[in-house]
Amino acid sequence: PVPTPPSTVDGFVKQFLENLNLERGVTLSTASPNDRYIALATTVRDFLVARWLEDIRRQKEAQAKGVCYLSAEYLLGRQLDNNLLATRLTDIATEALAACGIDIDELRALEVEPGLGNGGLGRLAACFIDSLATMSVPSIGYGIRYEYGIFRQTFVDGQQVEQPDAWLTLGSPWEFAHPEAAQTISFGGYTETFDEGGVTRSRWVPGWNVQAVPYNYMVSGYHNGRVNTLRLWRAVATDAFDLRIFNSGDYEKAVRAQTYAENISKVLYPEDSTPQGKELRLQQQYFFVAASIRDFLDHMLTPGFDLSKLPDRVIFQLNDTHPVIAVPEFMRVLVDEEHMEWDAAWEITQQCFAYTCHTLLPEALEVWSVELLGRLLPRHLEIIYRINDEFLAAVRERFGDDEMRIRNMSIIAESPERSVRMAYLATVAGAKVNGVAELHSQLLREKVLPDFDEFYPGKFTNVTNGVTPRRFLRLANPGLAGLITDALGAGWTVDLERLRGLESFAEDPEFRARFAEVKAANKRVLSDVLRARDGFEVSDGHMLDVMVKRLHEYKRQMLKVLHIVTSYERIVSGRVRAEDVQGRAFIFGAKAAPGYVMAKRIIHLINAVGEVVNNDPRVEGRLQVLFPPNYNVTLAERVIPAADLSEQISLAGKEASGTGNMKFALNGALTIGTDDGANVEIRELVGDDNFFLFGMTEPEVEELWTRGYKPAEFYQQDEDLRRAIDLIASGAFSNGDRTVFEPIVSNLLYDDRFMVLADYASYIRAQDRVDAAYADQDAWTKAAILNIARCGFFSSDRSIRDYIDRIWHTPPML
Ligand code: 26V
Repeated sequence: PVPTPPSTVDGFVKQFLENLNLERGVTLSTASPNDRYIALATTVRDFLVARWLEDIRRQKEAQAKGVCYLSAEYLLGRQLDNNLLATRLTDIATEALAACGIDIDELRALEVEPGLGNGGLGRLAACFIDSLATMSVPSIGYGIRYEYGIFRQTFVDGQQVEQPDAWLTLGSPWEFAHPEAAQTISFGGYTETFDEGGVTRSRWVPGWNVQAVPYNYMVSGYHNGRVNTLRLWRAVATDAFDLRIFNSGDYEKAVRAQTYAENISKVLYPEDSTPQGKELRLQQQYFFVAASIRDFLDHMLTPGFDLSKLPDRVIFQLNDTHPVIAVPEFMRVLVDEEHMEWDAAWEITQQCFAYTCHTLLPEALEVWSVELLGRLLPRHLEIIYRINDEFLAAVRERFGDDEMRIRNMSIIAESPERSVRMAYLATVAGAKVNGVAELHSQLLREKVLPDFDEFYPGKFTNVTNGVTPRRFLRLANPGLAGLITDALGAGWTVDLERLRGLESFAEDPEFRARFAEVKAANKRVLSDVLRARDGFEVSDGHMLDVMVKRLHEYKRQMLKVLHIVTSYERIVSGRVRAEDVQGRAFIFGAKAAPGYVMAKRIIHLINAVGEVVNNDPRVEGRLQVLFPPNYNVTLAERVIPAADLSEQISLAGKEASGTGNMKFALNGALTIGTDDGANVEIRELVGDDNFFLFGMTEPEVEELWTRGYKPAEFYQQDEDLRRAIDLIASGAFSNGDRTVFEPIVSNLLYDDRFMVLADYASYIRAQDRVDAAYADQDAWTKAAILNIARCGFFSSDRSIRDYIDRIWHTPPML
C-alpha cells in the first residue's frame, strides 16, 4: 500500500522541502515563487494519492454499476484550495509554509485555473464530479485536455481582445500523464462489405489515426477520504509507421502531419451558442468519446465479461450533444469489433446512454453535415442511417405514413443541407432525456421534442441543476460558512437542506448584524481584489449590483445597460437629484464568443457607458460601472459572496437553468429576475417577498410573438426608454460619433429578438422596488438570510441524487 504522508506541520514541512529538492531541483533559498507553488501543490497531491489508488482498486473490484460522465468541458477553477479543504490540510499547510517563511496566499495567487469550459455547462460538469466524489458514487469523468482553455479576455479601448490561455506553461502539478497507455483513434478512409458465413457485413478501413494519451486528475471528495478520477485525453501523433498510413513517408510532411494530429486537443472552442460545423470540432468530439469507451471496456471490466450485461455495469451520461457521436461508436465497437448481432447491440446501447439537454435555442442544437460525417467517420454514418431507418419504421408502425411527422422526427434533416441532428440521435438512443430545470424540461417536452415525448412515454424527465456548496460557499465565503457552522453545526456542507435551520436566525438581530458584517467584509475583499487587479475603486456603502455570465443577447445584458443609462439620464436631465440616488456599483463580467459581433458591440457599449458615467461629476459618484475583464471561476469566487443584487434577467423561456443564480442566492444576494430557468424554482422556494420578479412569462412571450412584436412601439410609448435610447444614439457614449452604437440601437428598435424593450418598463419598476427595499438595510438582511436558508435544494449533491434515482440507478459505494 502507498503510504499517506503524516498530517502534521512537521511532516508537511519535510515533504514540502523534499519536493522542492526532488521535483524542482532547488533549495528553499533558491526556489522561485513558481517552484514553491509547484512543490506545495505536489505535497498536497501526495496526500491524495494513496486514497485515490485505493479507490480505483475498490471500484474495479466491486464490479458495481458506475457512471461515465462524458463532457467536452470541465470548468474546474483552481485546484489547490479545494484539495486543501477536502484533505483538511488548510491549517497545517498554512503553518508549515509560514515555518518556511512563505505566505501561502502568495502561492495560492499563482495558480492558473484550468478553464477547460465556456460557462454554465462546463462548470456544471465540474460541480457534478465534486458531488460524485463527495457522495462516493462509482464514477469517472471523461473529457479533453485542451492545451489552451477559454481565452483570456482583455479590453483595448473598451473592446474585447482575446489572448490564448496558456495554462500549462508553468507546469501542471495536478495531473498524471500516461503516454504508455495511449490508444489509437482512427478517422477517415472508407467502408467495405465482406462476407462472413453467408452474411454480408460492413467494416471500416480508416485513413489516418492519432494517439489519445490519458491524463488523470484526482477529484477529492469532501472529508470522506474518497478520491475519484477525471480522465482527460490529449492528442499526439502516432509513431512514424502509422504516420505512413497518413502520407507517404516524406519527413517534412510527416512532421506536418504530427501538427495536424496534435491540433485535435489544442484549443477549446469558445463558441457556446452557434455551432460552426467545424471539422476539427467533430474530430475533438469523436476523439475523446472513442478513447473513453475503449478505456472503460478495457480497464473496468474483467476479461471475458459478458457484454450483454453492460447495462448492469455502466451508464454513459451525455453532457449535451457534444459527446453524442459515442452512440454510433458504441454500436460499432459492439457489432464490428465484438461481433454482436445488431439488434442485441442496439438493445444494450439504448440502456447504456442517457442525454442531458442544456439549451432551447434552436440555433444551438448541433447538427453535422452528412458530407462531413461521411468523410471523417464513414462507418458511423452508416450506423446512424440504420438507426434512423429502424426508428422511422417504428414511427410509421405506430402513427402510419404521416410524412410530415416522419420528416420532423428524422435524425437526418434534408435541408438546408442533409445533416445529422445530434439531439434527435441522443433522444432515440438514450434511456432517459433530461432538461436542467423544471421549466426547461417542460418546454423541451412540449415545444422542442413533442413527437418524441409522445413516442417514448416516460423517457423525458427533469433534473434541476445544482452547484457545489464546497467551492461556492465553504471556500468562496469563509465568513458566511463560519457563521452558518456556528449556528447549525458542521454537517451542512454535505447536507445543504440543513440551511433551513437558518430561518429562525433571520429573526435574530444579533445574527443579522453578524451577517451584515460578513457581507461588508466580503465587499472589502472584493474591493481589494479589483483595485489590485484592475485599478478600480469601489465606493463604500454602494449596493453591489452584479451581472456575471457569458455575453449573449438572450441573457439581455442590454436590458441592464438600459437601466444604467436611465439612472444616469435621470440625473443629468435634472429629473432626479444625485444626492437622492442610492449608490450602486454595477459589476459586469462577460466574455463574448470571438465571432459574435453583436455581443462584442455590447461589451464595447458597457465599457463606454462606464467611462462616461464614472467620470461625470454630476453623478457625484452615485453610479459606478465596473467591468473587470476575464471573468472566470477565480473571480466568481470573489464577486459572488460580495454581491447584494443578482441579475438574472434573460427573456422567459430562453435560459435553460442558470447556475450563477443559485450561487448568488446561496451567498445571500437577492435576485432580480424573470420567470425563467431555475429562477422559477428559486422564487418558489424563497417566496415572492424575497425575490424581485419582473417581465413577461413564457406564454406571454409566445403570445406577443404571434401577435406581432414591434419594439419601436415600446420606444414611442415610454419616455424613460426613449430618453435612454436617444442618449445612446446621440453619441453621448462615443465622443459624439453616432455610428459606433448605431447597430445596437437599430437592432433594438427594429428587431429585438429577445424583447428587451418589451420588458424594459417592468424591469425599471422592479429596480425602483429594489432601491426602496435596500433603504431598509435590516429588512434586506433578513431577506438575504431567508434566501440562504431556503436554497439548500440547489446543492449539486441533490442534483446527483436525482440523477441516481431517476436515471442512473447507481447506488453510492459506502
Ligand atoms: C453549446 C455549443 C453549441 C455548439 C457550439 C459549441 C458549443 C459549446 C458549448 C455549448 C454549451 C451551450 C449550452 C450551455 O452552456 N447551456 C447552459 O447550461 C447550463 C448548465 O445546464 C445552464 O445553467 C444554462 O442555462 C445553459 O445556458
